Amino acid sequence: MKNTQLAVSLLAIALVVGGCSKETPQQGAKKAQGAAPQAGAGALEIKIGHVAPLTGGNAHLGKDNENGARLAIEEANAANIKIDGKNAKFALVAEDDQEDPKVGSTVAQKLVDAQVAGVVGHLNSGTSIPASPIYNQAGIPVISGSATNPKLTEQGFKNQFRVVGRDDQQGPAIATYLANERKPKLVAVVDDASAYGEGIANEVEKTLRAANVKVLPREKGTNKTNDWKAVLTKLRGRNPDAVFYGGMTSTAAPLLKQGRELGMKAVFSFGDGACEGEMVKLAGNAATEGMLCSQAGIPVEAASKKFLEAYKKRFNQDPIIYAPFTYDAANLLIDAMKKANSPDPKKYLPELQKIAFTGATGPISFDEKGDRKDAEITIFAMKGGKLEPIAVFKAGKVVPYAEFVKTASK
Ligand code: ABU
Repeated sequence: MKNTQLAVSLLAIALVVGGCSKETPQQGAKKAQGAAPQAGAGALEIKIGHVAPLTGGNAHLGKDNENGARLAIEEANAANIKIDGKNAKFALVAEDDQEDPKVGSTVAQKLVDAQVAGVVGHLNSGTSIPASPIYNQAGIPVISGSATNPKLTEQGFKNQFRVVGRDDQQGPAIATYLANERKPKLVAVVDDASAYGEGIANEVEKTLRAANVKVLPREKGTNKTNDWKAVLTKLRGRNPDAVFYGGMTSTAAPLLKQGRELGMKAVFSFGDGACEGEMVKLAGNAATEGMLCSQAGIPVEAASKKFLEAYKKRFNQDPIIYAPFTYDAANLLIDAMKKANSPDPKKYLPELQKIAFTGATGPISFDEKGDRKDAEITIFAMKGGKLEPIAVFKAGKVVPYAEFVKTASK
């Protein structure tokens, strides 16, 4: 065969192979979702996206969030729901945004292209906020089960919701508790420069200053910082009574561990990004003892018994923080579709906006911005390697946790 003929033949083969391997957005989405149920003849396949970091230092939290949404979808499939006269088969399209704003936007577009009917996520505010205009443009309803930065629901997007509280509730709650109960005279505030970390640190600082507590100039890292020694050595020289850190577990645990190694006795306090058991695993029992943290909702142990048992049975472990909230988020999307008798976002979005739903985390309805009405903020203290809920802030009141549990179960 002459060289030109050979080249033409190879080009033809490449075109055929390339053509065969090209996948449609739907096929691509099916790959991402793993073992999706087969919709079957006459069935209506409805894709629901989920986005969280599934790699990196906070992947365990991303998987926990994904598990919550997955459980809701599996339960809905088992319930043989009919929508528009057809058997609805829900498929989870799970994406990894690596806790990176740029990747978050890329996977948001991927989900739009895959024609998902709704999205649960993203886990982080830093990925949720840049992804939100993409979903808004496509008219796809999105419910985050963990993103707490206020900006997310302050952009006027009618398709954006969250089932947790906001950092302008959470920051003041943890700062008020710290100021009233531990009475620090001087506090160091550190953040990871992320939308979440910086945002909650600003709220904490504002509340502390309003309570006449002195605050040191802000120290900063990134959401990848794991060597805090330079920052901590500087802070140790000022001898603060307390430290607040705005950031996630993967960077919070080294901060706490290294602070103790440098001999700091301060009360270390955190928001919901670092309010979980992995802190003990990474920083150790001794370092975490007495730490304070907040969560932008009810403690996981206060979620419905039905959810806690089903989660344990399905995943052979307990949920970490926000799985009950992503479970509720997925169920909210499904419930709105049932009410509208349609998975078409244009048709079921109005149902979501006016929904009144009792989920694993209690009653849920949304205000005009898409924020959960009367979201709880829980304050925890670490005792003997376990986070114990101490107090709950709700609707302008703070009650001891024991009292909250009694009234909530009535
Ligand atoms: N709420 C803490 C973790 C998620 C976020 O970035 O908001």
